[in-house]
Amino acid sequence: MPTAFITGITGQDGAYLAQLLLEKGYEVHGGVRRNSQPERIRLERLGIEDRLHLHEFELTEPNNIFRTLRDVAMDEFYNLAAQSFVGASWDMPVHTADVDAMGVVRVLDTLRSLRPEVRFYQASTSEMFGQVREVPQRETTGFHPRSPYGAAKVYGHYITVNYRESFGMHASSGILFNHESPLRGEEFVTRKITRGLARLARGGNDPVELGNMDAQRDWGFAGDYVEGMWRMLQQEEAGDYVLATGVTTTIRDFFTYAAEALDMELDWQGEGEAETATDRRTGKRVMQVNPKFYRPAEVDLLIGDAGKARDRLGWAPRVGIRELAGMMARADYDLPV
Ligand code: NAP
Ligand code: F7E
Repeated sequence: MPTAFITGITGQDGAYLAQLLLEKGYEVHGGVRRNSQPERIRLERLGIEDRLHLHEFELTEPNNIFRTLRDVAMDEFYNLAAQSFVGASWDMPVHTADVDAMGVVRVLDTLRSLRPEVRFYQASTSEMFGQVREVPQRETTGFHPRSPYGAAKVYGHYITVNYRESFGMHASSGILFNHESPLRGEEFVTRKITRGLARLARGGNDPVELGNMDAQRDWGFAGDYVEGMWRMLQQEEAGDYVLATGVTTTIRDFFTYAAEALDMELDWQGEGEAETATDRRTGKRVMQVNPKFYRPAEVDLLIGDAGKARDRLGWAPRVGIRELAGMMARADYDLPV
């Protein structure tokens, strides 16, 4: 039975990856950091909590990483833990760098000393492309990050490449475009929209307050993307791969698709800070802009080319954008308000 260790197992991707690896017959270990109240909501929602081996794990603590890697025999290591919210990275740039950049080299260097044969996956991101240099973005596209988060992830990416090139480690970097699900954190825009719309559909009156409605993202389903992570580590040689759908959508259109799934008919009015949406059926205002959600620097357009993953990994996304928005909106409708 192969053994895998997942950092960030309590996060969206960690939960889906743990589920996938259990289905494939793995023994799954995961790192959880200390909280005043142990939060395992996603693992509980997938019904897998009792089948996992959980360890206290903190990416800023070198000795904690050392003891974990010494004590758990493993074949594969997936580094998914991160301060993953772009918006917060301007408020916590040093912490973000400590976890998202330095955390990666702490793990890699410990693996190099203790278990250099372990296959390593780094959770890199389309945010590294930032102000994009070409359309669509692929593995060879240059980086221009637009946030402390993106800048920290560029280091995480290159140190992964460097440990592969320097020490021959099986270290791969997945450059993943946005991927969402009913388990997505509620501050990310897709889940914020579906949760807010579901509350409105169930009788609430608070419009969803959003920032930049014109940003465009290449959104896929997280369940598809964890399959791609696993496939990267099954290759004889490590490498870097973009995972994306190749379809880009504005925040406004995602909002519309989610509203349609809840039987709303939207009337859009105004522009910029004055933009609003109203549900014609109920007359309720369902969206208004609040400039506090604007970012100091924005990533305007992301659209990925996952041709390399398709050709070498046989990977393709299965869930389209309308299906994704509908899946998330209906799942939120079924949650307690
Ligand atoms: P997420 O839901 O925010 O999960 C992040 C996980 O990291 C959580 O389990 C969190 O623990 C843990 N964590 C945070 N700081 C930590 C620390 N200092 N030490 C140990 N654990 C820590 O993120 P996600 O959406 O699953 O994303 C997974 C990874 O992929 C992240 O590295 C993210 O940056 C990257 N990524 C995500 C996307 C996307 O669209 N989802 C796209 C590209 C790349 P708590 O549960 O205790 O908070
Ligand atoms: O923002 C705009 C916002 O926070 C998407 C992370 O998983 O994917 C994620 O990062 C867009 C941005 O995701 C609101 O300005 C408008 O243009 O959902 P988000 P993100 O920043 O793309 C990448 C690939 C990662 O690696 C990250 O870890 O939506 N937007 N109004 C808003 N965004 C938020 N959060 N809230 C709003 O009210």
